[in-house]
Amino acid sequence: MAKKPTKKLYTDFYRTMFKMRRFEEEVFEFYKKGLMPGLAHLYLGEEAVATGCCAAIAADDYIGSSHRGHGHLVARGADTAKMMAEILGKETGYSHGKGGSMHIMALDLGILGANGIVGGEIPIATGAAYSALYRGTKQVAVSFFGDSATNEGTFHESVNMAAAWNLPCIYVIENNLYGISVDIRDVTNTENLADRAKGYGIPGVVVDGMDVEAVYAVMEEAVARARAGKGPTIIEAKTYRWQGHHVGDPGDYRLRRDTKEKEKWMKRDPVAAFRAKAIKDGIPESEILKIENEIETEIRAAVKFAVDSPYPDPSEAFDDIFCE
Ligand SMILES: Cc1ncc(C[n+]2csc(CCOP(=O)(O)OP(=O)(O)O)c2C)c(N)n1
Ligand SMILES: [Mg+2]
Repeated sequence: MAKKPTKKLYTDFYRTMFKMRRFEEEVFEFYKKGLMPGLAHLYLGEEAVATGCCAAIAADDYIGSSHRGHGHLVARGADTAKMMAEILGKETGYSHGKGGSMHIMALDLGILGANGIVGGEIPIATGAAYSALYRGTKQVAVSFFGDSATNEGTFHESVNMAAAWNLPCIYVIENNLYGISVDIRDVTNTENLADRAKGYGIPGVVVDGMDVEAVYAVMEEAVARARAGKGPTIIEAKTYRWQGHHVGDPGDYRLRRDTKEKEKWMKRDPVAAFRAKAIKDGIPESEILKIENEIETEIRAAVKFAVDSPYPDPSEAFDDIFCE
């Protein structure tokens, strides 16, 4: 049975979710101002998922992340200034400006990398879990990916192997209902994607991905199971992205089934809902305001750092490139 969150965990949940929210709002501003090369896939609306999951793992555990990865990295404690700089293609970014939004990695934080290949992070995290088991370290690996990635072969091959070998891996499906403009309900014949776990003989859990405490509780159980050598779990978090697929997509296809779909999900804002709950549960509003001010200062400094940083020198174009 999962522990009830402590007061510290409560404020940490809020701090992390609010930081993700403010981070993504500023990335969207970069795009609108034409400061950002390419596009970014924002995590707005999905904050409770990575926050609840990452709060339940230890500092030396691993995470694998997707193209919608900013939230996972913030939850893992990545440096927001270096992330922003990377998104702007600056020399001071995590990958010296060569990776951009979809390829931020920080091995010192156990972040195995965000990944532009849909489903690409799943075997990478599975490999990290195998490595932990092999070395006997008791570390776990968490793989974050979207609903559509569950229709990639990498998902099935990885989960099958993890189940057969009892690997300490937790597969977190962020089911936001869409893969670009494709409605997952049109291309998949199971109501719950977590039901696929049955085919591999492992637990599959569905959780409300707009409720950080609920996510934390199921994740704690899955992590305990993995550390105890009992193998992997699939967690399906039902969530919603507030925007289109990326910053340049209006996402109107989301109104095809139900013209009120977006509106209904946006009313369930996980950050605002948790703020209200924390206050109701006894966290003074002054404490929440203090957290918001601290985050605002951090994010503004991160934006300034990124904007003021230089681009990499063209002479570095072929540095850090691997070829055989
Ligand atoms: C192997 C592969 N196929 C297709 C694409 C193009 N693509 C990028 S994101 C995406 C949809 C991903 O949807 P989902 O897995 O649900 O994640 P979400 O964007 O909803 O978070 C697709 C098809 C890709 N990047 N890689
Ligand atoms: Mg999706």
